[in-house]
Amino acid sequence: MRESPSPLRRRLDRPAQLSLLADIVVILAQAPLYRPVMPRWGTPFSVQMSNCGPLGWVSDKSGYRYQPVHPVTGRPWPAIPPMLLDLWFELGAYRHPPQACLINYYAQDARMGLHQDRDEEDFSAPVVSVSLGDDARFRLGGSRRSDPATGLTLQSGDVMLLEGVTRLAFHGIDRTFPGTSDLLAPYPELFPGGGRFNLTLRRVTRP
Ligand code: MD3
Ligand code: FE
Repeated sequence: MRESPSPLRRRLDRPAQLSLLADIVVILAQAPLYRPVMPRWGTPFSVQMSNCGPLGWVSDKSGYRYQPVHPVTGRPWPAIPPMLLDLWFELGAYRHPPQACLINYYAQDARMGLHQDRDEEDFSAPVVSVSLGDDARFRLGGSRRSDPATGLTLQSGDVMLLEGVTRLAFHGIDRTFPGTSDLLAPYPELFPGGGRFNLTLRRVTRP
């Protein structure tokens, strides 16, 4: 049996979502979204990324890894917003603070193929995920790629705590539903057509 993580639906209300989005906009001014490429082949991701926190997840032709600086600017990642640190501890996620917050931005056609998150040292630490903006179809399978998957729709303000066996489950984003949220509308020049952010908080090294 598999514990199926139900998202904490609308865990963040609209004012909290807007406040977090404003924090992200400030972070992105210092650590711009960039488009990572797949290891080896160099195929670009459709998702654009940045990070905050002491470490950030990056992908380039030499592989996936966590590193303390932005791959384009060479500067340290900005700090994780206090609201996200509070959320991590309120959820009782882990007694040590998260070290990385990956910022995924999905413009209209972006998606994320089925994958496992296993670039961290310690899988006993959970992952906390926050969705902002357009709805997305999320797919969650089991520990093998061929295991059956269930689909669910993630909406703006939803928070997921991934722990236990689901921490290593295959998962992905099949598509987003453009126009389902106006959360990003205050920033038309930054995010024309809106889109979706997903923020994932992670512990990378053993405490
Ligand atoms: C299940 N992000 O950044 S969030 C990722 O919406 C990632 O951008 C997706 O997969 C997104 O790696 C999905 C929900 C999520 C995040 C991490 C997980 C689900 C997870 C780690 C393990 C299992
Ligand atoms: Fe993932």
